[in-house]
Amino acid sequence: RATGRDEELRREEFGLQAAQVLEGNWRGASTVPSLALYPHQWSWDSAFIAIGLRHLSPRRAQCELETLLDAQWADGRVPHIVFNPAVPLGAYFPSPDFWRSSTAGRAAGAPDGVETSGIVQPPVHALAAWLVHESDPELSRRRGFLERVQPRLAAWHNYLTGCRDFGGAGLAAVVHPWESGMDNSPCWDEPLDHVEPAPAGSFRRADLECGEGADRPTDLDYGRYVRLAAQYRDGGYRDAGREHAFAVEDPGFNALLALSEHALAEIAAELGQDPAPHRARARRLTGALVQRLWDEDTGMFLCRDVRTGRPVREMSVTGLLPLVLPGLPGRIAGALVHTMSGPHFGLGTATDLVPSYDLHGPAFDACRYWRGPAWFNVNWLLERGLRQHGATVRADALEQALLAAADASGFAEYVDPRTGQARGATGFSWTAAVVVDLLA
Ligand code: 2M8
Repeated sequence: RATGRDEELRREEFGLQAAQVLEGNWRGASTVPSLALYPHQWSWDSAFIAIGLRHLSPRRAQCELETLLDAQWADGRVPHIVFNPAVPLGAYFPSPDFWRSSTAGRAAGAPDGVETSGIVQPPVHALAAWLVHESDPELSRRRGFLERVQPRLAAWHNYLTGCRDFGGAGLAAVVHPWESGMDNSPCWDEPLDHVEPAPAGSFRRADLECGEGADRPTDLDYGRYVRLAAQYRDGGYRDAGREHAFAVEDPGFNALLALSEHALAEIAAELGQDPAPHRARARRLTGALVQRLWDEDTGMFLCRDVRTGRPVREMSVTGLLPLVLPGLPGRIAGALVHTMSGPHFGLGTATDLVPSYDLHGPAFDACRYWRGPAWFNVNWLLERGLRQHGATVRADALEQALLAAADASGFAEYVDPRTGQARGATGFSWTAAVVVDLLA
């Protein structure tokens, strides 16, 4: 039938456009999130990018992850940015001369040959490595892909569970809002409140030269980001034996760690090793999440400020992300689906994509980055979560909405959750990558 055929051609064309975005952002050994705004390699971006790239070139997807892991520090941390030395210093702030990884990070084992940041991002990498392997197991085995990445991924997780368990409950804490990936989430407003911002004029925001000011974090946010990062750097990027001005247990970050532990179990089994320790750790993390961060009143997980010991009473999408976990108790999974579809996130009523923050929250802003807009990587995770817990009809609807929004917005970085209008950059890599994955 003509309409069916038209639809098929349209999908094919759309898939080609997504592939072109990834091709255009490929830099020879890794992919930039966006050409102008983020001209280096970002950690969790690369994981999502590899998940898409595996359908286009499994070899390139492996390379994407291995380039990132080549910049791993000896203490196991995987830096959130790997800098491209060919890019002028002024193109992105903070640049390598701010982080000074190879000198300030020496004691923590920063690599010599490459400049990186000294903080981390959500650990989606083992999941990505496993999915990349599955896309072409024969190539993966021939190249010894899993043998090479597995020890690095294990060291990465050991760093998070060992060096970052400040609260002692078995959860990893983030020491900077950038580490959560959700930079200016309203969840960080309260924990950041006491942080004295770096003086205006002591740094220059490159993001405002290519991004719309109203879509980006504020100058006050940036002042605090700079202060915290400089303090961490000046303490040699040490985690132990010092008081961190910002330390938060983030449910999304920890859920992705647990999900990636499940992937490490698959990887161990494939390599003929015992998967049980990884499964046990995934269970422990899931248990700790439920015990420590679940909030009955809101029907979702909340962040917890390690310094004060108090939950942060803001409803951010990070608190829905544990839905990706296979081992989540059914009652909790059900409550998360309910919350997602209720007035605060409006899925299926006020919105087609899950917003990053409570539609009725005091800090809601439909344009400003992680304070309301809907993000494609996060919605891809939630779609998997819905499917995982048997909410197939909702998962199908979210999948269609995600594809439609990416198409209509020119593969935007994020969109206004009520109108789908593009915000931030367009031609954004992880948006294209999740489209490629969903179309496959
Ligand atoms: C955004 O974060 C960077 C800092 O890491 C920035 O604003 O300059 C966030 O959306 C983050 O989640 C993302 O990984 C990064 C690159 O896409 O951009």
